[in-house]
This record gives sequence, C-alpha cells and structure tokens, in this order.
Amino acid sequence: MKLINIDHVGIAVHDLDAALEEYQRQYGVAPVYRETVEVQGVEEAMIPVGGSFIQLLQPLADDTPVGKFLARNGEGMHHVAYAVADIDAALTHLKAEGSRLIDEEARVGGRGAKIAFVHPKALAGTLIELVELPHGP
Ligand code: CMX
Ligand code: CO
Repeated sequence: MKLINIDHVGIAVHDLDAALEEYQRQYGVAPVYRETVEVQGVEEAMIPVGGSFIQLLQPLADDTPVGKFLARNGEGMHHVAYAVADIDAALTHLKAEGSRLIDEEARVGGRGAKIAFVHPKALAGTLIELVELPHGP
C-alpha cells in the first residue's frame, strides 16, 4: 500500500453552477472536467489546485449518497480521495487489515479512473476514495 497523493477533496453542493461561479469569483479558479457519473448519482466538476483537485458534487437525486449527505448535513466536505498505483492490491491489503470496504471491487468513475470507497466508520469518520488514474500516477 502506498498513497501517492491527495487526488481530490469531494465537496457536496446543492447547485454546481452556483458553486463553480463562486469558486471562480472568490478564488479565481475554474474546472477542467465536468461530467455526469450516473453510477455514483452525481454531476461533478474538477478544479485543479496544485497537483490535486477540488471535486464539487451535485446529486442527481435525493436517494443518492450525496443527496442523502446534503439532506443530513447540508453542503460541506464529503470525502477525501487518495491516489494509489494499484487499486486492486490496495483493496486486497485493506481487506486483510480488517477495513470496511464499500466497494469490494474497483469501478469506473470520473475521468475513466478506477475508484473504490472505504466506509467512514472504518477510520476517523472519513469517507475515503481510492483512485487509480488510467494514465498512472
Ligand atoms: N462522511 C463521513 N461520515 C458519513 C458520510 C460521509 N460522507 N456519509 C455518511 N456518514 C456517516 C453517517 O453520518 C452515519 O453516521 P452515524 O451512524 O454516526 O449517524 C454513518 O456514516 C452511516 O450512515 P448511513 O445512513 O448508512 O449512510 P448512507 O446510507 O448515507 O451511506 C455511505 C453512507 C458512505 C455508505 C454512502 O454514502 C456511500 O456508499 N458512499 C460511496 C459512494 C459515494 O459517496 N459516491 C459519491 C461520490 C462520487 C465521486 O467521488 O466521484
Ligand atoms: Co471523489
């Protein structure tokens, strides 16, 4: 297991257009990717900051992970995503260490990356996403 970097921090928002506009106005930053990821129930935008991204997430429906999070907590930090070189090896390792995986197998997420989530109750109340980028670290 080796964490390469913080790939992104996911932030749940009600209105993606409004949040992007405010990030642009207040911080002078703009997204490089924007896409709908049906299987995750989100429309997401990625704003580059140094070697990492801010990922703004708007739910596609109330009964999605981000929709439920917003209903419970309002807007705010939703997850942190760590880049790994080999996500299958990372998942095997975490399982052996007794972690609580949400995804036993990696799936395809935004940017064509392989992703998997680890339950926030597994460690420090933080929803963790592992990311293996298609073009490598
Ligand atoms: N961060 C920290 N804690 C969280 C959390 C989050 N994002 N989401 C839920 N929790 C907590 C809840 O507060 C609850 O705590 P308590 O029991 O102390 O009240 C506990 O986890 C379990 O709550 P739950 O009712 O089972 O939660 P949900 O049904 O909302 O499911 C989770 C939570 C993490 C399993 C679900 O959101 C999930 O499967 N997430 C992975 C997929 C995802 O988040 N996709 C969107 C992002 C896509 C992307 O990044 O591209
Ligand atoms: Co994410």
